[in-house]
Amino acid sequence: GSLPRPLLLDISWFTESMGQGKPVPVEGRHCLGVPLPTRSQADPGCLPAYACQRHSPLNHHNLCFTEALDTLAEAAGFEGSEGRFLSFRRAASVLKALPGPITSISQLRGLPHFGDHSSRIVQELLECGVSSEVERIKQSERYQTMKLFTHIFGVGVKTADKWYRDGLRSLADLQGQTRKLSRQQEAGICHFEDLNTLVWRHEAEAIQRVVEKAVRQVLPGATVTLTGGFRRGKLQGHDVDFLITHPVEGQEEGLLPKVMDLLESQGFVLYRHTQSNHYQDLKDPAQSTSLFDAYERCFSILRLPDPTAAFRPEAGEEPCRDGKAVRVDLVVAPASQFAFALLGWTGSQHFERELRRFSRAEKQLLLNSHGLYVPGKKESFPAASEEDIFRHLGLEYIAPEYRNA
Ligand code: DCT
Ligand code: MG
Repeated sequence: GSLPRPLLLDISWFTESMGQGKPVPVEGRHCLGVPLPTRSQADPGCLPAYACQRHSPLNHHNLCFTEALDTLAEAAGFEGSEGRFLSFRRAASVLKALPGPITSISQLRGLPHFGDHSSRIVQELLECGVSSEVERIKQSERYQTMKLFTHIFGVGVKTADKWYRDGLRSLADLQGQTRKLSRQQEAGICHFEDLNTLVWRHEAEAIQRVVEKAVRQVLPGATVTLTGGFRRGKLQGHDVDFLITHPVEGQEEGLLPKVMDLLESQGFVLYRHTQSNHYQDLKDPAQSTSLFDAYERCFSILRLPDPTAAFRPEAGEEPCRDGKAVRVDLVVAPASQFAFALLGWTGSQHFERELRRFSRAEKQLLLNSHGLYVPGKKESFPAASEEDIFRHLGLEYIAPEYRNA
């Protein structure tokens, strides 16, 4: 009863723009990334508990706090602490959806997923401008090495941890030893610098044109959709994600090897690993996770197309460097599963995790990038669009640019 009023009670400045369907800049406030208010969020003092019930714009008001919490989440992930990883990740995600900056610790009261530890970090940042715990982690050899190794294409936390425990600390250490690296890891080390240079949107679009041309040549009528972070409005990303489909179910099967052969003959392919689809092998399609979905798929490294080829970068963007290596993921979905694949591959990763958690815990349904299932049943609910899926789940539709949870 005597708790101070949380920040979220003070939303008068942004409730005026409610229900307009687009963010409205409010005078005297941040003009960028003002979240689209929703009915549930307008409820005094109540921010919904699941990220898939909130609007999380790309630009938000609490970057210094979310960076610190995301670093702690990342470090917890490196130690295999799933629980701590999720706690920090959820707390960071809540701050991304707030309509204004946190300026006092009392504003955290009543926010979902804010435990003692996350609150303490925010308090320290408010009082000192830095968190000693976060700084200590960032300086540590363990964190820096794990970050370096997991940034190699083909290296996950388990491999990075094994290398660390074997005393390896640098790329030179890796190159100077006899252990067998996978073909993917070899390519990852070979192109390490390029692959750790962010990809600009205009570069992603240049790659899209090349991929689209090849896809249409192999299968007229097929479409290529840019997914991942770029579909959420990001201007830069660590890779480029494409989803390919064809309006006639079944036509899309076996498309990727032919597309990749064509791209290879044009000199665009630096690395490729193609998997055919395996829906038939799945005993229970509902058990497929987004990370290991059963779609036909190609993990590749492509060479950026020639920048003189018919486009000019926007002012302020870097020009394309000819030949820059870029990670490109290609996924092929049949038309009947396209909406689920699109929803699953648009992300963010946390938004997807929360959608699945919401489906399971609140609706007793299983969601993955193939479908939405009643447990034990093989048939998915049909969906022609992402809107259909949100509707099936009883969720308000969240546009891709507000899924940056
Ligand atoms: N995805 C997911 N769960 C994972 C990995 C990926 O749900 N464990 C989905 C969500 C995003 C999409 O796949 C593409 O993944 P990334 O390319 O890793 O993420 P991104 O959001 O596109 O980030 P970036 O812009 O850095 O590429
Ligand atoms: Mg991506």
